[in-house]
Amino acid sequence: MFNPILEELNYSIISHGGHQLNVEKRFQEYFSKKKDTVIRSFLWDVPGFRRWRVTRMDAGDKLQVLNSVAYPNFSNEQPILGIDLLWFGKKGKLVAVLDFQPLIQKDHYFRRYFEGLKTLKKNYPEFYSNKEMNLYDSKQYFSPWVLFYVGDGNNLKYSLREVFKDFLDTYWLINTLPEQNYKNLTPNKIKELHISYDSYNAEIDPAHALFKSYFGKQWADDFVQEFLFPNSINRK
Ligand code: BLA
Repeated sequence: MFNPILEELNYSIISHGGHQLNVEKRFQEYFSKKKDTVIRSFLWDVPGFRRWRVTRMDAGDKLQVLNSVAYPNFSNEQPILGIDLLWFGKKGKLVAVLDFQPLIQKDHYFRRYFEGLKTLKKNYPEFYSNKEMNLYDSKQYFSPWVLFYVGDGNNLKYSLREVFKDFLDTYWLINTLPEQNYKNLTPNKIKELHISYDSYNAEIDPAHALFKSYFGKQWADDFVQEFLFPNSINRK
């Protein structure tokens, strides 16, 4: 289900100057005890970004996952790119969340970085879920224009790949926005907000319970803290 989307993502990263980095062996590829599920992760060095991670989990027709987060450099206040795609094949249920994850919830910030996503959302009304988020706080690190779909994955009006490509292309356009005449967030503030993003997500992410059930508690703890959200660990 998500291989073509992963290809789209890789192609897009490479065409923006990205190079693949090594991932620590224990996180690069890991099999469940039953050997019927595998999780693979990738890291990219992309100009303008301090970390770009991608994770693909394959549990057959039980579950497929494609998850990615791209953190811009601390000198750049633009939103974090957030991608979470889950396909529960047996049930035919798709959960798709695509967002420019805002560092702050301020009008001037939204006006500067979210015009593209706003337009995109109008083009894909199906991705306007009227379902409330029940785990996450939609006002914390989510934008009002988050593309959010929960439901039947077999009868989507548009191909997910098309929506995904449009979404990525729109994110890259942020880099081409002209300078604005207001005070940007300082690198120190940006760093603080990235750290708080990781801490918040490490605590709340439903992935932990999922990983625990497939890969055991120790691996799940390590993966969430050290690979998914490394800034959640106080390294001072
Ligand atoms: C939901 N994400 C979920 C769920 C799981 C994951 C199991 C619950 C799905 C359900 O049963 O309905 C899984 N999350 C993962 C996995 C990883 C992960 C496997 O991080 C890591 C590999 N989540 C993100 C990012 C966003 C995000 C970047 O990681 C933002 C784009 C959003 N995931 C998100 C949202 C929900 C979700 C909004 C719905 C939960 C809710 O209703 O609050």
